[in-house]
Amino acid sequence: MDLSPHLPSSGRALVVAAAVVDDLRTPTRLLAARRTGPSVLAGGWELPGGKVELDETPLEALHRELREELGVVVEVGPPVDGPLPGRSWLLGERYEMLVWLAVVVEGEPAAIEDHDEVRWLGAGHLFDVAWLPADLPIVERLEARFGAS
Ligand code: DCM
Repeated sequence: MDLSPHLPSSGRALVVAAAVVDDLRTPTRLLAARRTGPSVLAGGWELPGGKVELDETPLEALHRELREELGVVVEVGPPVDGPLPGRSWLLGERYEMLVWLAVVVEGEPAAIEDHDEVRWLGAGHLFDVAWLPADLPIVERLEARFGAS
């Protein structure tokens, strides 16, 4: 029996993140969050999310992280498929990440935990922040979905 159905077969740990947008069908704004740590990542902007715990599914982890970090309840939309088996994105050597589009259904995103700033980026401004290297190709993939802001 597979006791860890949510873990990637690569041996890397699984991280989840949300591309929080204003509208799932025709997004015009994307939410970016600036990390406070660890020091190698501090100041870099990311799609908010975090590690999947052993006792939760990836989507449970996504809802938990967004509640804890940003104080919001989200509706999760379609996945943003990455190039790895299982459609995840590579995050360095130790992690891989699953990403979904999401919209806020309750609350206003705020930098509650792990971030010191959150910012909505309009369609023409998706690259105005210093994205973490691992997040950059994901934002490039997302860009095609954006309409005029
Ligand atoms: N990470 C990332 N991009 C994201 C979310 C996370 O590169 N959008 C990385 C940072 C950490 C690891 O994943 O190395 C685990 O994330 P956390 O520390 O938020 O649990």
